[in-house]
Amino acid sequence: MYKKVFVGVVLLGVLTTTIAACGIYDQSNVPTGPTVHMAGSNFLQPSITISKGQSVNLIDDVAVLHIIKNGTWNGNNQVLKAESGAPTVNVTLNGNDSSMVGPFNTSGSFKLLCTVHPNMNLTVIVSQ
Ligand SMILES: [Cu+2]
Repeated sequence: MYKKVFVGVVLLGVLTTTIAACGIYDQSNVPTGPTVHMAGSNFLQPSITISKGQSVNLIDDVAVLHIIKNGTWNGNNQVLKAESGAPTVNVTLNGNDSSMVGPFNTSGSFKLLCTVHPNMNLTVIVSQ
């Protein structure tokens, strides 16, 4: 009787340790650092401030295509242009996915746009 209880307790301990280990492993896979989310036709924030050397994880929360490049929308005209010191950005998000852009190694203000959606602009501000 006591032997069965003991085995049960040991098994429970092993199971708990295994589940805890999986939890730790999963956490290491989640990218940390600055993130910007996207909805159907816009970034959820107009700008993000990061530190020099960081990248930005763009997260497409919906099943919508976004193509992100250096530049900005000026009214209904897209102006493709990379500022001096800007990393080259050209990423396609097919929906419900994410992509890192950067690293931004120069301080300053860098504009990104989505070529699919007019006025979908993001400014990355890189502090010193
Ligand atoms: Cu878009």
